[in-house]
Amino acid sequence: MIRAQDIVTQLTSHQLTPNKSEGTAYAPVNIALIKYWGKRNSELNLPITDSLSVGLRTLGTQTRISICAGQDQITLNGLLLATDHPFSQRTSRYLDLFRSSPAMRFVIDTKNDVPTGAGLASSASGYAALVLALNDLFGWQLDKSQLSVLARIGSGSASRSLWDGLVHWQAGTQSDGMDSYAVPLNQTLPDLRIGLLTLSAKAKPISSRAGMKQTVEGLSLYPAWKPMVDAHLAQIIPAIEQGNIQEIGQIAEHNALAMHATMMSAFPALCYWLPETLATLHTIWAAREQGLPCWATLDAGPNVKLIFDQAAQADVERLFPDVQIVRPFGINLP
Ligand code: 2P0
Repeated sequence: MIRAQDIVTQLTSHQLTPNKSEGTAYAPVNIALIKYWGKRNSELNLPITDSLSVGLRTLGTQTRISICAGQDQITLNGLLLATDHPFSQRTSRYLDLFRSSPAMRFVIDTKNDVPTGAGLASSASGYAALVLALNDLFGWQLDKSQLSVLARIGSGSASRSLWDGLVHWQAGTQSDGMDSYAVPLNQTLPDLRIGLLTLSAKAKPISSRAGMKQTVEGLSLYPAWKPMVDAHLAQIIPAIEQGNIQEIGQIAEHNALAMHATMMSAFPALCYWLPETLATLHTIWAAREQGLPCWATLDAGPNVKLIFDQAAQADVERLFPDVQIVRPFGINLP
């Protein structure tokens, strides 16, 4: 079986000596319009299906990295974390892939400007920024598809956070995963708006990593997922090319609800929704009946993200006064 260390060695050619004092990088959060749910290899985070996302441009992770001796020092949002903190442990385990000797340790300072509790996976922007910062520190000069492979080994969705805009992560078929990386799409959707609704800021009871496993192994409707993703991709790519935000919203909402249906049908069942989640969905559906072109997507958590055209923005803000609106392809208004 191919190990993560073999992939890292192949890509970095043992170039694990810093060529500058500090590496720095920024990477955006991404929201999947077609979701990644289910793996064919959990060490390399190789997915069962393709997925497609849009970057949130101004919301992301900024990371600085340098080397030291002793132990890894990991600072998250200004707080130095204990070495037994789960975030430190996961980060250090990933960094084990990049040490020239066991004594080589890293100082990491990472900041997420993601709104607290909005249910935005900071692991996506986090691992993408970390890989970009390592590339800067070690001077690998890898191209973005190679960096996407390295980021994917940290967290699957991070493979898509190397770019702004629309990004397609191709599942690939190779057992070493060297064909499983993301590629940016050329199209832009300047009128696209994403609305973030924070319904609960509590930590989710089960990680997406564990949730995917439970769904794939849990006698669920999961076998229907791959054909559905294939059909959704075949529909959404032309809709993107035509700049048809309504159709993009329709497909994305169907895809997200289908993903949650696979979880709910697992045994034991998995449901990330809270009563507020369902109430919000009903509010959106009722408003849509009244003519508001707005769709929902949900990730592995209870919070809802809205997909709409800028022309609907005032109505969306009236319906959801607390919504945080992001312009993935333009300047954010104050
Ligand atoms: C996505 N999610 O496509 C989907 C939709 C959650 C629901 O990617 O185990 O944190 O690190 O590969 O990347 C969350 O999964 O999982 C995710 P790992 P990751 O955005």
